[in-house]
Amino acid sequence: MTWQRDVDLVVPLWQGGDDVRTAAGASALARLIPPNGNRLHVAVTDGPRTTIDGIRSLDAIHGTLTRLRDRLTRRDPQRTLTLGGDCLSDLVAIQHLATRHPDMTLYWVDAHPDLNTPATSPSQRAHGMVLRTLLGDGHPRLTGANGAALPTPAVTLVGARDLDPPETRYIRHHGIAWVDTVELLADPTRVTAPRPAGTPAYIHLDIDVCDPFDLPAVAVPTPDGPRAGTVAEALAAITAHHDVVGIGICEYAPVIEHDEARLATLLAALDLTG
Ligand SMILES: [Mn+2]
Repeated sequence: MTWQRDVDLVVPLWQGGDDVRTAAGASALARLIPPNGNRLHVAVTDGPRTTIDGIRSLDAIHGTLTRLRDRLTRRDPQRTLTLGGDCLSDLVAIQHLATRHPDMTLYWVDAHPDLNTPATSPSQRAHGMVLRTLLGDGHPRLTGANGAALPTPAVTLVGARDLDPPETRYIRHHGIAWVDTVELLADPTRVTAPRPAGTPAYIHLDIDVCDPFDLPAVAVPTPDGPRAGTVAEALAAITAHHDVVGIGICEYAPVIEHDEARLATLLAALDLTG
């Protein structure tokens, strides 16, 4: 059964990772995933790559996110699919859905926890700050008017394995739920274990969560990850356990040679292939 949503947002935002190869991911995903209702293609602002307040290309990023925010405010969807683009591509959709579904769990399925701030980020790339921004510690031009979109207990990290020391400290300090590669391999269906059945959930899928052996077509390949089949089992467990209200797929760089069937396994687990 195909997952029903109100709108598909095609967002070729690439300045968050400063890697233009991820822009092509949006149209490639739009080709692989049949539309279901409305599909909006969001134009990306091509601004200067100037670093402002510790964030590269902040002006350009802000331009695109403002356009996205306007669209979501006007349409007020209850369920969204975002086809990125880098990990910033679904920031605004998550902020929007968190207001519509206050008890929403956010599954951050990513080799990286994206918990840096402009002060701690070694790269000054905003795609490594997205989750921290959602939790309220972000640049004011990215957090939006409401500050924190979610509290830390609402988050489950899935497959995170490449962390900067301040990110590890933040996770430990706040006791954020974290299903690592070893636990995923042991039983991918345990990923939802502490969450009540039937509650709303958002799935942020950075496909670099998969081992690059299976899916090398990503901006930041990260070794020692789970195979795509294992990730697909975890995604299927989340979709079976929860009322999925939003999905974002990020960091796909289709120009890098890869086996599209591995990606199709993930999309099928999310009920996106029809
Ligand atoms: Mn990542």
